[in-house]
Amino acid sequence: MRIVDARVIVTCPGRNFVTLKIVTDEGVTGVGDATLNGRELAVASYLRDHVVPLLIGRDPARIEDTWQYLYQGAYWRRGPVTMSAIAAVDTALWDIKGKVAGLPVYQLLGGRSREGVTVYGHANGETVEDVLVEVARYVDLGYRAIRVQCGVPGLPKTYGVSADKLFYEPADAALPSEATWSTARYLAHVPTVFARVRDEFGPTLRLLHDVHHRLSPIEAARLGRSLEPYALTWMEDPVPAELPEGFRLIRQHTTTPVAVGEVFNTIWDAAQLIREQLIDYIRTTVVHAGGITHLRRIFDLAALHHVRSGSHGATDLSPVCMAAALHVDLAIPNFGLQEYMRHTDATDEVFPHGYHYADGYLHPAETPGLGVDIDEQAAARYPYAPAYLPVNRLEDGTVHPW
Ligand code: KDG
Ligand code: MG
Repeated sequence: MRIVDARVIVTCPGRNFVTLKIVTDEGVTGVGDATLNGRELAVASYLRDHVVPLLIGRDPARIEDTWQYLYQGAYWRRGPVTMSAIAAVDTALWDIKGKVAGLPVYQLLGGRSREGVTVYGHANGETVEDVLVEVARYVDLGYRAIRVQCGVPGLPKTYGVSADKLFYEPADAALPSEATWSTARYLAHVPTVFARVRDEFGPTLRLLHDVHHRLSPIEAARLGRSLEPYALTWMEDPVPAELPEGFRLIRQHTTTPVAVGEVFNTIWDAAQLIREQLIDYIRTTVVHAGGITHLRRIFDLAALHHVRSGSHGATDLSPVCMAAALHVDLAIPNFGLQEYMRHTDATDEVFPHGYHYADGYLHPAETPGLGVDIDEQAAARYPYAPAYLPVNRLEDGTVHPW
């Protein structure tokens, strides 16, 4: 079998998605997500101009060899653009391998290690009262884990707190909007929110919180300590993770578990944090960390060091990424949680898929391959629209330095 075509499809059914569709001479096709929020066209060009020509004529069965060829062969290794492009190829090849074998991809990864993939969604609101309503909504939907984000009194807008509810779209403008940040206001407010949530919903509901890289290590240590009475499952991205040493300081001061990794692209970004057991959950996912092949490598390293998976699954990760993530989640021994922010109806129409939610769990499709596709005619009705993530400034106007 040979690859005869690879199409890069950019579509905006409510938000931008970049998808690679690989076609073989025997008519078997595979899809991979290549979406990089706010930088979508860079990956589309990387694929179209520099990867697709290398794929034509290759044997689609050689997944590992193709991964190494694209990673080592580029000379310029790593980075979100390169790794999202490699991820798209890798994911599409696993889809093809599953279809050729007549098996869902999780069977090729070793088979089912659990009955379903436990997911969490975002309960967010401007006020604590709004947040309580949203937590109740997720509890009613059967969710067993809920991420809680609240507006901060005195700040006009807080990243991660959107008007959207079951889905989540932070890329809110054709040019980046700007938000204001105050660490003092934030640190004073967050523990009061969790106190109310625990009061209302009891001690066992799994609660999470995303700091979105806004703190320094000592500030994050203080937050973690102040949240200890509320027994969070994790505090996410407490500091920017370019400097793994910063996590040592957090660890010395708090028992609140730490999750990190949605912006990581390779095992090298995560290796020190995992090896030194500075984190509890690694949140890399298929599209931004080199596809199923490389994600599995990261999770295997994590499994040796008491670190569980917690893959990113916000709305900007397409249904193709979600489908692929679920196959990995079902198979690995050290699965922790999977983030699941739903897609809009328009997105679901463009990406017909067989995974489904029931009672707090997601279940991948049982059909051969990933169980997801792209409807190219529907995709063509939604042309690319520029959209950027906001920029954060301190109250004195400084671009937030970490
Ligand atoms: O594109 C950025 C979003 O995916 C990000 O803001 C979502 O932090 C996020 C999360 O944990 O879902
Ligand atoms: Mg996050």
